[in-house]
Amino acid sequence: SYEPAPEHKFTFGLWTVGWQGGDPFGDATRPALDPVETVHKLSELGAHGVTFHDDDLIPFGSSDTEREGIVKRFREALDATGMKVPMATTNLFKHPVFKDGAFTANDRDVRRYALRKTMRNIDLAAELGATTYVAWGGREGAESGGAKDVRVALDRLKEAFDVLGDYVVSQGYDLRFAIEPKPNEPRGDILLPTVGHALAFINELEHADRVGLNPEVGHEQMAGLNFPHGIAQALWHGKLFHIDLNGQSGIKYDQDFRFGAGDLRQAFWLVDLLESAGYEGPRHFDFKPPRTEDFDGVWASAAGCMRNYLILKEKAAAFRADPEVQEALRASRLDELARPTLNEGETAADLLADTAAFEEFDVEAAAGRGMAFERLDQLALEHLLGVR
Ligand code: 3MF
Ligand code: MG
Ligand code: MG
Ligand code: MG
Repeated sequence: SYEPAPEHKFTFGLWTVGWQGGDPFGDATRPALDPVETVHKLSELGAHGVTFHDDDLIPFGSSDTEREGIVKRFREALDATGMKVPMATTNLFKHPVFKDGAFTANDRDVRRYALRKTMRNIDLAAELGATTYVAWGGREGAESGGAKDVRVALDRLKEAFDVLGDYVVSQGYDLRFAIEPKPNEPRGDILLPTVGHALAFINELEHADRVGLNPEVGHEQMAGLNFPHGIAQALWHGKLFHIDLNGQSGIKYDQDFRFGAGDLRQAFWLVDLLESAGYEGPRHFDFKPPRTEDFDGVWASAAGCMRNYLILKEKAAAFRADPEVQEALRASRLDELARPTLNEGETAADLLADTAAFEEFDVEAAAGRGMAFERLDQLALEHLLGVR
């Protein structure tokens, strides 16, 4: 029935449905949404929770008393609906003070301010029960070569995660960090542009165990990369802490379409992967209902994200259960890929001694064996197209 329910763990950023439609060429097309209304509406639609940047909930520059009042109202909405806040994050990109970055701004006092702004929202995140804290470094980058000493900037970025990790440990918070890579936009080039760059960076951190990834579909696709492959590697490293689901059509600006729009085939393989790998985290949507839409369109777009996930989940399960698919998978020798290349206990010396592996190996015959991938992929496509 494709009916979303809290057990599906669908979550939405307040900034997604709350996006007013302002872009570099045009003004906002929709009024602001009250976060309390968002919580109620998303709960009615079957979501599990919401996520937020500090400034999505508490407008930048609010006084302490205003802040308290806002948090109290928000909490009441969460309590009334049973909605959760599994993740929170910091807005380190909107205010002009972050024009040259936050944790890697050349201005040292901007970096200190960025850390304090983040620590303040970490306290709130922990208070609201979040277990993941996302860090998207949208302004950490440059437009020109001399403007940023990238090696030194990476020292500062490491310093930031080390300090924040110390802070979380010292406070006893049950909170892990998830870095969100993006190749560009709003900076000409952003540091940690892809899943792979971020994975390598994490290895250098003091609290490496506490830091993982929050990859976004569109961000990897903006770099022309295969998102399911990136997610598979993140899972392989045990680093898929969170995920931003949305849609993107190729190498363009960050389109943030609803999930399922854009590259539908990658969306199918992504859901197949998340479900078969047993990913247990939130299915978090980071999308923008196009600025052509009124609020009816906004909620239709949000509902579409969840419905498309559930449809793809069913399609992927049907694909895996199809006996013809199982036979096609064997014909493509996926079962062989799962077997270690060396026999149990076999050493490199044993392999050297195995004449069947080299001296007597019929290279031409092996080269001539077809892989049968086309038949397999056609079966997948037919499941996706709904004719099987
Ligand atoms: C920008 C993004 C961000 C991040 C968010 C952290 C505004 O392209 O994707 O959304 O997802 O800052 O969750
Ligand atoms: Mg994005
Ligand atoms: Mg995006
Ligand atoms: Mg995102």
